[in-house]
Amino acid sequence: MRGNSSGHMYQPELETMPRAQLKKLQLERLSNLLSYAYENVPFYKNQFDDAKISSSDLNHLEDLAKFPFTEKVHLRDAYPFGLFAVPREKLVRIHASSGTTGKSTVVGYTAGDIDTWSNLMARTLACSGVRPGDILHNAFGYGLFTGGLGTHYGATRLGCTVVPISGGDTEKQLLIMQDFGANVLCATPSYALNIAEYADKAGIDMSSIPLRVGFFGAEPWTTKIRDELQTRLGLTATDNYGLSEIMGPGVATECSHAQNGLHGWEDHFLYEIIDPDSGEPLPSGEQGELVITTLTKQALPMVRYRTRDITRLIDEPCTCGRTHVRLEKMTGRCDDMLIIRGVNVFPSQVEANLVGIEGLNPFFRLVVSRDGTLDSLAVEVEAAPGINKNEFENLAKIAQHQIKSMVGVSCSVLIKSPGYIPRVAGKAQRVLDLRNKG
Ligand code: DLL
Repeated sequence: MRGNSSGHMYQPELETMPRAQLKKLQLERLSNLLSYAYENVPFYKNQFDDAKISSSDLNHLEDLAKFPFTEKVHLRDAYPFGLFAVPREKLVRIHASSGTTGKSTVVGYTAGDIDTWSNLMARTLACSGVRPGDILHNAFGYGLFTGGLGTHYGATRLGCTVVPISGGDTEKQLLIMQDFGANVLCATPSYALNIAEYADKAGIDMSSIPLRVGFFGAEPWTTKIRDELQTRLGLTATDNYGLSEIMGPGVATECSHAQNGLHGWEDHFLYEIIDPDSGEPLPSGEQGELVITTLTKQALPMVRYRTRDITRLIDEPCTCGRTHVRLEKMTGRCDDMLIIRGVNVFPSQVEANLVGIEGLNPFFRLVVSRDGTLDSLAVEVEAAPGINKNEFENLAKIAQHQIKSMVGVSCSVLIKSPGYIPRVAGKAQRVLDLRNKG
């Protein structure tokens, strides 16, 4: 590992590795991982035996498609520690993602895993434009959520001065950013928007803070929100993807150079795209569900984990020089897709069409209810501060027309006063589902 204060690359020997060499490394690691999972996790032994497959059937990377998937329900069924490949005493850390239904998903790390994660997060932050010596204001939540501590360890490894503020208390966040001179803001894009809004209201001049990088992620957000955040906060914003089951943040990141597609770290993870309905692998470049296999994890190896996230793999090399595959900005999760009168709708599509309409605030939510036997959609969106109530009806018409013509769905649009949509310190709740509420 080495830091590079001037620049561009953090680990050039790994990140720009020729594809042939990278594939050889992946095959070696994958073969070891499959044997390791089989020998140490009874779940994988059963899965592979049932499918009559073993690591000796792996001759090419493409042979991975013959192995069964791992799904969230398998982690839930094994709650809390049933999928670990090491005795519980070997875990130095546990995180969990809060499930919306039922028990949370528990994940664990050996000391070796924490070391790998720290290195990968250092690489991820460097790719996003963070440099050793930066003051990094970490507003990701600390606790069972992987965002806070994952970023903290990576930033420490990179050589940043970490401010472990966590989420919430926006007034204090801004005071500390000003007083300490933050260079990097780490947060969900929703929370970063709240910070921008608070700064506006309090009359804080963001250019008085030497912010340079916005390290944002953990939820879907559109390039329109990126533009808004870059302008209002005065920084370059990158999108960062990860999930607890695979590691946490650090699974894929945009480079600050191109801000175009998230570099997956292929020396540690294998990325596949499948048809979410049939489970069949899709040809290169097609959009579908992302499936990830870990190549180096010790405590919780994952074979073909179905993320439920919708994206596309980009094979063309990036202008930054890195050779690893890129993931297109996520459209959302399969589970978040609404079907309104036969039309598939992702909240991100609504966001892409609302943000930028003059007179609207970038705070919205989708309310789904049942109208007889059909589902119906209402979009609640805030007016920008200072907009007169008698302009609401016209704004609603403009937004409704925009959504109908671009997304193809008929919905009602309700313009609300600024502050109506609940503000969050972490991930935004974009959908209010009233269908099963009487
Ligand atoms: O959200 C890890 C993380 C923390 C990523 C900080 C980036 C920054 P979980 O709480 O387990 O982990 O949630 C994982 O969040 O399957 C996606 O559905 C969604 N998600 C995460 N990053 C993005 C992103 C963290 N950049 C789930 N774009 C994932 C869209 C994202 N969705």
